[in-house]
Amino acid sequence: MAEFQRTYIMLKPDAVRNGHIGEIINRFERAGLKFERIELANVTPEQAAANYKEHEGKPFYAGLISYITSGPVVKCVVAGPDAVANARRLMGPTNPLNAGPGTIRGDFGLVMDENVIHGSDSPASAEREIGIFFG
Ligand code: IDP
Ligand code: MG
Repeated sequence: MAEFQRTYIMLKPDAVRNGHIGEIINRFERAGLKFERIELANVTPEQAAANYKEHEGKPFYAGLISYITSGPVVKCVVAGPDAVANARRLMGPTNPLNAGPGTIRGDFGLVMDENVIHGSDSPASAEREIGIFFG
């Protein structure tokens, strides 16, 4: 049985800069997921650090924080059946090199450093991340 869930989705600065907001949002709606909240905003350094706490100390951490705070993002709460896993299915794997055509990262990205979109990896992460970005 599918479980009704909410997930936190964020169109990263490269997606906004490259003008892909509409196309990406359309893919979630086309699949049947519902947007409950949506807002264009800048990620603060505090939000970036909280969201990526698990990656602190890794070689790519400084670049990740600087990238995610480099320009406006689109913060979203998306809901529906198995929303967490369904959103990640639409996104594709973390590295666009492994993301097939038809996935958001495969179609709009080329490199892991700018991989277009964030999506929570579990319902617990979703609740935590919605708190970080929407208070
Ligand atoms: P996810 O976004 O698919 O959940 P995570 O492993 O949680 O992937 O990594 C969080 C984010 O950190 C990735 O989306 C990507 O932007 C960045 N990242 C992860 N690994 C690397 C790496 O090896 N090089 C550069 N950036 C990375
Ligand atoms: Mg993750």
